[in-house]
Amino acid sequence: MACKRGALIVLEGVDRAGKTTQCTKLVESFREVGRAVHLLRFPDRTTTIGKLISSYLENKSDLEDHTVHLLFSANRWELVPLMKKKLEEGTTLIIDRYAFSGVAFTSAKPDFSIEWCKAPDVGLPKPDLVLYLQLSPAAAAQRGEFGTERYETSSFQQRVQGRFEQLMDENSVNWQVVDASQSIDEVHDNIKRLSLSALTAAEHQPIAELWR
Ligand code: FDM
Ligand code: MG
Repeated sequence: MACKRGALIVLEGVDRAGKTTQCTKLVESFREVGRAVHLLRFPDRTTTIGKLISSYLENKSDLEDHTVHLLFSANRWELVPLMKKKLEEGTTLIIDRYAFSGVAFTSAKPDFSIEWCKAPDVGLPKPDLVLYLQLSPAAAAQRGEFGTERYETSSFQQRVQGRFEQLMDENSVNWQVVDASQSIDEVHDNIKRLSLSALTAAEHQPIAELWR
């Protein structure tokens, strides 16, 4: 490659693990050291597909479970051209949730296999690093009440956590588990260190394909 590409860094974890806070802080710290960086989040609720998803999550509409799974995946695919362009230009992408949330949340529903759930996301740009913010259900409960969106119950979130743990057993993806019970600054320091080394490792490698 002519120029160094950016890295694709994903933050995953159950609700209230601090993903959004940490994504923002990571972007700020990359900017401080002069790195080109761009923040994305999935679902991206601003697109036409994203609006359907948002209405479903807010319980304003109902969608059949397979259908909504495919919409979440389509919402990633529609951003792939932008993602590739940014990465090739040398911009690092920090992403708040990705296909792993897709699989963990749908497969936490009855009668969905992990294998079926992964299929539509096979071939997406593969993250160079997936940071899993780990927080116990008890510690999550201390962070306050759940919101009112779909999936925001402790029983469902515990099932989701179990599915994330199954996904993490695969070593084709570079998972790094971060203890999210620490202070915001401690978590940030860990994430920053792991991200900077992923960035250096990614620079001379082509963008790979997820689960392929
Ligand atoms: N979610 C998110 C899914 O069910 N599938 C997906 O593919 C993705 C990316 O949507 F409950 C769920 C996870 C969470 C909700 O919430 C999105 P936030 O607060 O916007 O991250
Ligand atoms: Mg949420």
